[in-house]
Amino acid sequence: MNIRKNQARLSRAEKRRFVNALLTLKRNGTYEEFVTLHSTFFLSDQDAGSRVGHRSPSFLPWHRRMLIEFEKALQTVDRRVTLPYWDWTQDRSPASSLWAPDFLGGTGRDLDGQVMDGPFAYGSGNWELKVKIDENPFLRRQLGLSPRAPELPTKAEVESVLAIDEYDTEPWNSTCATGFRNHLEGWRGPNVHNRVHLWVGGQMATGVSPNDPAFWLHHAFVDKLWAQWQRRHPRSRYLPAESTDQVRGFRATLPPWNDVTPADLIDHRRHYFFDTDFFPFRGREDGAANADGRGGDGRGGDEDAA
Ligand SMILES: [Cu+2]
Repeated sequence: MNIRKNQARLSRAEKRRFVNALLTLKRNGTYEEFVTLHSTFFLSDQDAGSRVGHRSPSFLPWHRRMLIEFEKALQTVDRRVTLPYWDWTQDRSPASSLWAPDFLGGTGRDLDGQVMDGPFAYGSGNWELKVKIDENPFLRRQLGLSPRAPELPTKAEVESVLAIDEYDTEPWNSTCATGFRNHLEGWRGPNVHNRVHLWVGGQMATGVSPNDPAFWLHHAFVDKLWAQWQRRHPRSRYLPAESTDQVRGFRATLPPWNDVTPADLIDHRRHYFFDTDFFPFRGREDGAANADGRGGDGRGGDEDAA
């Protein structure tokens, strides 16, 4: 059973296994396929054209499938590995353990934004970028330095987006004034998903964002927010039900896989669980045992209680 955990609660061994699986996929070339996949769709997804991965209702199912594929690839290296999620409403500082040298490494240096520590520093010899938008072969980050994203989204901001009842609305792109999806993606309202990309900076703020392993942890959390929204709005449905010229409906196949529809992806439990799925009735103040049986730290385990 795949259980995706909050990255803040991973053991040292779990972090090591996740990092090792990433480095193996990098070495054997599989990793670049995912960067290319994302970049290709990022460039072709347009407000006035066909759009699948971004700026459209299928933003959430498309990334869910991408993450499932990536998680499977990690598991070919080590079947115990699952994608951790980064709850940036909680771990919201460049000093968070997420950015320590034993996990993702930290922010980039002033000179050129190059990440200098951790397993994904260019100097480690294990993380040379191949799918690039500039000449630089090194991973860059500028945590919290973007004037457009000085702070990560807050819990209150996320709550305001989770409160939106309707999944999506016409014209099904980045200009929708209402709708959960466009607010979560970040084109309207407090800017949730997009802002986290900008806050990390470097490649994360571009179409080749999966070059930074932070991409997976960020999107695993965005994916989790979708599941939380579903739980809060049991009568809301994926929209549009039918496809339009440019947008995928509920039963339309999603490229590039073409063997999966939003309907197939609507329930994450067919594919994996979140650590928080196991205590759906826990109260907010409850600091009891987490899904892994360890003593609670009161974090992360209560969001689905609403
Ligand atoms: Cu993203």
